[in-house]
Amino acid sequence: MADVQQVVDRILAGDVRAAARLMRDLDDGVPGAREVLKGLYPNSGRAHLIGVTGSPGVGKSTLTDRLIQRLRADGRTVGVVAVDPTSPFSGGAILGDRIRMQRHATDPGVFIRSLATRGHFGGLTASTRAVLTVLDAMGKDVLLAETVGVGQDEVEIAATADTTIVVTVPGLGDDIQALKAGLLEVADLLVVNKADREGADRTRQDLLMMLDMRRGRDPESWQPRVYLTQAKDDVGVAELLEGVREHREFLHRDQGRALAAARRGHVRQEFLELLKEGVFRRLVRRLDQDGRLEAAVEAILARRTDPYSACEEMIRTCLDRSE
Ligand SMILES: Nc1nc2c(ncn2[C@@H]2O[C@H](COP(=O)(O)OP(=O)(O)OP(=O)(O)O)[C@@H](O)[C@H]2O)c(=O)[nH]1
Ligand SMILES: [Mg+2]
Repeated sequence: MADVQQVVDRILAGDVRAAARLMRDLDDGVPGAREVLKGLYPNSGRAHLIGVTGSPGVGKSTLTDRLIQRLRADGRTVGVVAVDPTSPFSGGAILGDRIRMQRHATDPGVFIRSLATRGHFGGLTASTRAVLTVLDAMGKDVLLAETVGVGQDEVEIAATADTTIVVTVPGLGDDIQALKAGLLEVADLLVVNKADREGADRTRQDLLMMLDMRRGRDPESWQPRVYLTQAKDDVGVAELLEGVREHREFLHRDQGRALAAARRGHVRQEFLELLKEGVFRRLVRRLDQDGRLEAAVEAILARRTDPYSACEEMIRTCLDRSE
């Protein structure tokens, strides 16, 4: 890898090839890639990060594509990361993303990166955040992160966005379960896409009711909205983008008090995740090397102890030693 500062400077200047290279290197676990990320970090935090999440196939990519189009028409530069954790089985989805968003590929104001694997960087969440940091440091005005809202990771990514759009479709069914299981909590804006289908208005009413039940009393807090869209035909997208703008304004009110509070939570969460990852990896390596891992397994197998006591004991000895 070239001199770290040189790469940092190139990316800060918006060098697309250097950025693409770094993203690949981060994924491949190339030594030094993380050093570049450290150099970029102080220059991030300026973009407005929009998370787009929801069940598979609800139209997230189509909607993202429409949002890119409109943001570009407004003269805003856009960075996109599309996460598809299921891609080993549905490589077509990623290809679909590429084809759909392909028309933006020649636009220097747009940078799109698909993340198909958990990579070497430290999980999907960490990889996604790393890519977002690079896009942010490149100076993109708006970042769009498309994630499938099925696993904890994906909800986490959505939860770290400044503005989170949760997409669903008419005839909720299973989706309502997914929404109850945490997605509704992270939604700033809710979208019923494929509104050309039957039952769109009913679904909208259901969502409004669910929102109403959990509405906080604080009149100062943001009240999520529900939008009907037909992403395929670009219907309702302008209204949704207006909602994004309003949410952004809400975040920036009072010298950005709400934004600062939200980002404090995100940074704390990110830091704790990295800590968990790093500590765990080092600990396992050490216990593996000095034979304590194997010894514990033997002891549990022989019923001389149980996994709970063995774990507590291990944590105690490890932490006490380094205190
Ligand atoms: N009828 C209808 N179909 C739509 C609409 N928007 C998107 N679609 C279609 O829904 C299908 C899935 O769209 P995608 O944008 O790939 O959905 P996605 O949520 O990104 O899918 P994954 O990333 O695979 O989870 C495609 O065939 C789209 O053409 C819409 O408003 N109405
Ligand atoms: Mg998609």
